[in-house]
Amino acid sequence: MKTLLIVDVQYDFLPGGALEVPEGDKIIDGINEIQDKFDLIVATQDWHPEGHFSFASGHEGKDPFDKISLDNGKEQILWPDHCVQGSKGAEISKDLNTNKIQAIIRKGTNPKIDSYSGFYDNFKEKNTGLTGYLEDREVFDLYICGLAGDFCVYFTAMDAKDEGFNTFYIEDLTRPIDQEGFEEAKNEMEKGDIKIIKSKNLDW
Ligand code: VGL
Ligand code: ZN
Repeated sequence: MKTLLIVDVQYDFLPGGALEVPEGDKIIDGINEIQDKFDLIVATQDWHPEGHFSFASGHEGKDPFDKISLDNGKEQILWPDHCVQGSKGAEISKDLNTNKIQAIIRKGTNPKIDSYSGFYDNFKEKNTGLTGYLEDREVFDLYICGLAGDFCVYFTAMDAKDEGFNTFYIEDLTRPIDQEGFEEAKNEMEKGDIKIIKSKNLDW
């Protein structure tokens, strides 16, 4: 079962959105074009309650993109308010064809924990149920695309590999927030045996 996982193609990550990813809109046509190649399509949606702890607006003296240290020794990047539950910015873009999407996994709903990956929150306290969903459908090959390439798509790919899926990262159907972070992310994925591919090579 070849499965496509579309990460966070939401207005807040598109140009003009609260946490816009440069050229984020440029991947949507390409994602629509490859959908026919897949037996199963699943998506994720960043879905934060108002006042989510990752928002810089709730941390006095901090600005978006500042970093803070957490009690558990981990680092947290503070973001502009984005993908607030029920807001326009949290909606999946209407330009994305969603007809074939069988399930949408929402993440980032815990007000105190951020969640980049579609599988686990950033502290790995809880899973989203995505592994079980995919295993029930006997998914082996998992192809991942969407936004942002250096955050949610990257962390989703790393977890996918850890969960035992044969993981492909479609690099022309993603865009990063930060180019340098993107290069680092690609290095880590290569080390982790994730296959970085282009959509034109989906030749079946
Ligand atoms: C994302 C930062 C914060 C993403 C979500 O979808 O890549 N990045 N929340
Ligand atoms: Zn978020």
